[in-house]
Order: sequence, then structure tokens, then C-alpha cells
Amino acid sequence: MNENDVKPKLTHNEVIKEAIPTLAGTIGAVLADPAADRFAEDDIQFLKFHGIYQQDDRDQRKIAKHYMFMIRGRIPGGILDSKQYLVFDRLAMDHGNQTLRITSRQSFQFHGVVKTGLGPLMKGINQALVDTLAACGDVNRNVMAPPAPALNGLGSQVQADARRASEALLPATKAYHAIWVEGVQLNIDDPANKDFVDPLYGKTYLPRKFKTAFAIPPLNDVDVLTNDLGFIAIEENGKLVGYNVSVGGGLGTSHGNAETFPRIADVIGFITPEQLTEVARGVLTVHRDFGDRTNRKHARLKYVLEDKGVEWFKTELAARLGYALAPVRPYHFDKQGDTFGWQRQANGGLCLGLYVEAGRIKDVEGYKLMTALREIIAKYPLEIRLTPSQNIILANIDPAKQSEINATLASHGVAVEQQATALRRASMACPSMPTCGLGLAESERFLPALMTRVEGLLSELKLADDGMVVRMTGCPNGCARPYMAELGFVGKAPGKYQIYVGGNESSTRLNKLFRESVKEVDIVNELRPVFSRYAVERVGGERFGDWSARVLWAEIPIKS
Ligand code: SRM
Ligand code: SF4
Repeated sequence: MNENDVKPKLTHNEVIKEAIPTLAGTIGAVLADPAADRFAEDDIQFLKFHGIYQQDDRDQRKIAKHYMFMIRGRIPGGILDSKQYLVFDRLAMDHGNQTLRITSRQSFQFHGVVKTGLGPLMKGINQALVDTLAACGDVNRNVMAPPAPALNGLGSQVQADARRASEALLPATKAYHAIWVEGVQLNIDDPANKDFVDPLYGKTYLPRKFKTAFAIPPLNDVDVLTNDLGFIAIEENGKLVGYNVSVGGGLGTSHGNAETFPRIADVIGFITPEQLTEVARGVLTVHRDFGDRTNRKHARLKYVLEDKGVEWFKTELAARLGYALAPVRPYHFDKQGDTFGWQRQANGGLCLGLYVEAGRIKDVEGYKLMTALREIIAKYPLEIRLTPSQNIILANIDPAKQSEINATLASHGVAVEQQATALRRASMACPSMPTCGLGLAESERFLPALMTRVEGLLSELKLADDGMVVRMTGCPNGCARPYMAELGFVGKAPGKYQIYVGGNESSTRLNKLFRESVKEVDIVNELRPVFSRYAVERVGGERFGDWSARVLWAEIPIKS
């Protein structure tokens, strides 16, 4: 480097990670201070690595800032046992807002926790042998895996591999245990903490978040190609022989910043299950070493792939592993989404898929899903599985208990047959208001009302029974993966949305921007001519996403 060259400035997040690689900050001390109702900026960043976001209630901002916390679990593959579920339920009732939010990465979030509840809630989660470590922050996040127990013989093996990958990519800091389990500030005079450097992540962790998912073709329920790292199961004669590896997927963008974009991952090779953790670590360390630490909007692995190229990536990974990956094996995705209602598992047990609107488990008048689940899970031995589309599966149920469970659900207004329309069953919304600090428009609170209007339009056009993947987010970060939807809505400003069209059923194609800014009240009017054309122009049973990509995309003005 020439002496006149100015080294680009590292982001503040890099500076604070370098200064305190244990990620302890002053969290323990502030937690113990009864006068403090919130944490200061650097601790807010460290808290994310512990699975905690400081938020404020945006409905109350005009009156005063009411600080509260969102806590996200680390639940690889979305599987919990009954005891763990009941602990989550109790903690949400005692310290949260009496709801549990299933996330689009198969975890649970608590919302509305005030600072005095934070310590007891975190302790309770850890006592249930679940944790929240690395659920957020510049590390590998909750690892996804297909949750459907009735899927096929590979399910449990792939789930076990997802847990293995999750463990292999965990940060090693002792701060999490000290603060949340022992209830003390990390002892920085202990040499192990004073000179701590994470063996995998180093001092400064990753430049940005990193996401890993496992898929079992032909089902792409996890949206594997939207992840930084994907493992696509390859089966031969009913046995798992290994995984195709995908790298460099990601969805987050920013309005008005053309240098940010969603990207579908590249499938770069095949590995055996024995190679899984070393390959996962290899891919993650390429991100660690080459991700942009000077600009958090350009820091995801997808930009390394985009800037340096896929061939460069393969060579760099091979250099780290000491071998090149084997050639990609044939695979094919043809669908996504969940199966609802009762199904028989291969082991003779039953499972029940339940639709959860926008992932929010709650009680409302006439529909007491939270109570129904609590009663059933407390009474019958079963397993809980959270899905990547924000729904829940009760698994391993004794067939003799089916009718009792149906009766309990019915007594709380929860249907098992015809749980929701085809449109709603394939829909997702991110939380946005009032908890998310980044939301520009409503999402979870608006989508149900919009769905009712869209359903009306579809029935007028005799399209009501046709499924369509609809996803909404309150901003362009893409938390409900709207850029993969057949019909996507992305918040632009209060009460205004971008409309995207053209994703496909297998979730292997990004959609395209169709309308830049549409007011809530105008959405159905915008969609009416589109759906009317689709109803008459589609070929055979062509889905809305495929028709949009074939017909509408040709009409969308190309942006320079
Ligand atoms: Fe997300 C930030 C919620 C999945 C891309 N996401 C946030 C925050 C924490 C807002 C913040 O930073 O202050 C949101 C908390 C809202 C709240 O009140 O709960 C939030 N994201 C969620 C969840 C709960 C949405 C949901 O509907 O379930 C999902 C939690 C998953 C989990 O259990 O780990 C969630 N977020 C996603 C996904 C989808 C996925 O991972 O499959 C994406 C797009 C994929 C990707 O990462 O590219 C996603 N979230 C983002 C981004 C944009 C990242 C980027 O690369 O630009 C942000 C903003 C950020 O990180 O600065 C963000
Ligand atoms: Fe918040 Fe935006 Fe994510 Fe929705 S998409 S939860 S508004 S960051």
C-alpha cells in the first residue's frame, strides 16, 4: 500500500469487538443496577450476540420511550421437547407480552420483556437446557432444518447434522454463562477471559451475520438458497450419502442503495456427512477473513461471492480444507411450505401441523391457541417442531389420543380441518410494528386484513382455491423472505408498500419489483387487473408466480 492511500475506516462494531472479544461489555453490571431501565449503545451491540435486542414500544413513542427487550432462542432445526415448550410458554406469560412468536428461522422470540424480567427469563431458558447464544450478532445464527416428521427417512439424520453444525459454529465466550446463568459480570482478571480470543471467530467475530440451513429435496421449506451456507441432502437408495453445499445467499437490501441486493446462493460441490463441520467452518472463515468490515451494508458473504466470483471462492475454500469439493450431485426442488392437519409418521405415531397466523401464538377471544397448546403439551407426551414458515407441528403423538386432542383444540376455537384458506396457509409476515426499530410500515398487524381483501378478490375471480406464496415485511431487510414470494410486499414508508411478483413454488427464483410504492388502500385495486389477466391468460394450472415471471416480467420497465 502506498503511504498516501487511506485505509478504510472500520465500523464501530469492529472496534468494540476488538476491544472486548468476550462480548461481556458491561452487561452484567447494568443488569444488576436497579436504577437502569436500559443498556447503552455498545452493550446493545454485545447483547445481540447473547440473543437479545433492546427495543422500545413504537406505539408509545409519541408519549415516551418505553424500553423493552426481544429475546430470541437458539433452537436448531426448530425442535423442542414438551418441558422446554412449557418453560417458553411460562416465561412469555410471566415476563413477556403473553405471546410466543415463531420466527422465520424456526425459533421463538419473546417480545415486550422489561429489564427487570430479563435476568429471570434468560435464566429460565437456560435451566430448560435451551439457550439464546448466537441467536443474533455477527456469528452463525439459528441453523434451519426440515421439521416435518412425516417427510422421509432422512429427516432425523439431517436434523442431527443441523445440531452438529450449530454446535461447531458456536462462539466459545464464557460471558454468556457468567451473566445469564451465574448472574455475575464476567471476571476479566481471570487470564482466560483477559486474553480471550475465540478459537473459530478470532477477536472480531464475523463482519456480519451468517446463516446456515439444511434442505431435503424435493422440499425447499427452509428456503435454503437464501442462506449464506446451505446443505442440500443427497439420498441414494433411501440413505443419506451427503450434501450439496450452497454458499452466498442473502436477502437484505436498503431502499435507494443499489449496491445492496438479494442474492440466490451458488451450489459449489458435494460433501459427505463426515466433512460437514470442517466445510461449515471453512466457509464461515472465508466470510470472517474476506467480508467487508468497513461497511455493514456490504458485509454479508453474498457480497464476497459477488465481488470475487464463485471460482475464486471455491479455490479459497479448497486451500483452507486441503481438498476441492467433489462435483455437485443432481437434485431437484419442486415445493416449499408446510403440511397441515394430521399425518401418519413412518414410526407409526401421528403428527399434527397447525397454522399460526404470522407465527404469533396467542389467545384472542374465540381463538385461544396459546392455552390450547399449553393444555395439550402438558397432558400428552409429544415433541414440538417449529417450521420455517412460522407454523408449529406437534409430533410423535399416540394415535389413541387424536380425538381427545381434536376436542381440546375445538374447545379453544382452533380448527384442525380447513385451518385457513390456501392463501393464508402460504403466507408470512415479519413482526415490524410495534417492536422492530427498523420497520417502515406495518406487517404482522396488517397482513391478515389485507389477506381478507385479497381473498375476496380471488374468490370473485374464481381463483380462491389456488395457492399462492404471499410474504410481507415492514422494510427491505427481508425477514419473512419476501423476495422469494410469488407475491411480495415490502414496506416503503408508513402505509406504503413495494409489490414484488414472480417467485416460484420451489423457492429457487427471486421475484422482481412490480410497483414501487402503493398505498394500503390501493393494493387491491393494483392487483385486480393483474389477477384478472392471470385468471384468463394462465396456461393449464400455471401458478401465479410462474405466470408473473413469464408474462408480467416482460412488461416491467428495466431499471438501469
Ligand atoms: Fe431479520 C434485523 C426479525 C429473519 C434479514 N430481524 C432484524 C431485527 C432484529 C431488527 C433489528 O435489527 O433491530 C428484527 C426484530 C423484529 C422484532 O421486533 O422481532 C428481525 N428476522 C426477524 C424475524 C423474527 C422475522 C420473522 O418474521 O420471523 C426472523 C428471526 C429469525 C431467527 O430466528 O433467527 C428474521 N431476517 C430474517 C431473515 C430470513 C431468514 O434468515 O431466513 C432475513 C433475510 C435473510 C438474510 O439474512 O439475508 C433477515 N433481519 C434481516 C436484516 C438484513 C440483513 C442484511 O444482510 O442486510 C436485518 C437488519 C440488520 O441485520 O441490520 C434484520
Ligand atoms: Fe423489522 Fe424490517 Fe425485519 Fe420486518 S423486515 S422485522 S420491519 S427489520
